[in-house]
Amino acid sequence: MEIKQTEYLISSPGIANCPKPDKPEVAFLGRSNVGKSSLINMLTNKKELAKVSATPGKTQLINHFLINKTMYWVDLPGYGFAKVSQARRMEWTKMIWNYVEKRENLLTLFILIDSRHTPQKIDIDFVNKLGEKGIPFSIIFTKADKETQKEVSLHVSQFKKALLAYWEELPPIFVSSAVKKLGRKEILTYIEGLCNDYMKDELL
Ligand SMILES: Nc1nc2c(ncn2[C@@H]2O[C@H](COP(=O)(O)OP(=O)(O)OP(=O)(O)O)[C@@H](O)[C@H]2O)c(=O)[nH]1
Ligand SMILES: [Mg+2]
Repeated sequence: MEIKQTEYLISSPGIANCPKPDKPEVAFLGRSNVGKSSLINMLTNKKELAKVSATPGKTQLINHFLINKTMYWVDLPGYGFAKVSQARRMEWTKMIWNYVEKRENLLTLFILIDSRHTPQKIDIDFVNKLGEKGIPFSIIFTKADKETQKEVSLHVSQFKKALLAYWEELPPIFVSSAVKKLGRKEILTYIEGLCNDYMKDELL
């Protein structure tokens, strides 16, 4: 998939304010600071399409971007952000689950995981809950430039192992670096494939 055109559309506090689900969509989610906004910029080849910050908790709303005038990409707020109040965190969590469960045009939810760490309970729990609810998702390991390839592969295989303790099948898994533009082609090709399938279904 070639990115020909990108446009920021709207930031919404909840699903009700979002653009009509009239186009296929992919969304990016993961812990605060994992690199969701940076990944969107890397994939689209735009430096400042999504807002990036070294301080966790930057993205606080549901951000919609229109890509190639044909699909939506969504930058979601991160989960597990410790520095906001418990009440605010619960509010975000509720908003995120409401979004991913109800958004009918969502082709896949990309769950971003920091490749520098061994499997974290918060990520495993989140992914398992997606599986239980039947929400289509894929995994992208981020910041692969920060560790040796060996460490990254170890963390990826540990995560796979943790998932296989619950599930028979693994979701699609990608490794990325926003700095080195790693994983770009693979992820874009995957999104293109999902869109093509969606279009075929629409024509039936
Ligand atoms: N080295 C390196 N740094 C990265 C990468 N991706 C993101 N970062 C850095 O990590 C920090 C957080 O990046 P963001 O893209 O804002 O992360 P986010 O997941 O959108 O964060 P929130 O919106 O706060 O939830 C920034 O300082 C980025 O520059 C990467 O692939 N490699
Ligand atoms: Mg962000």
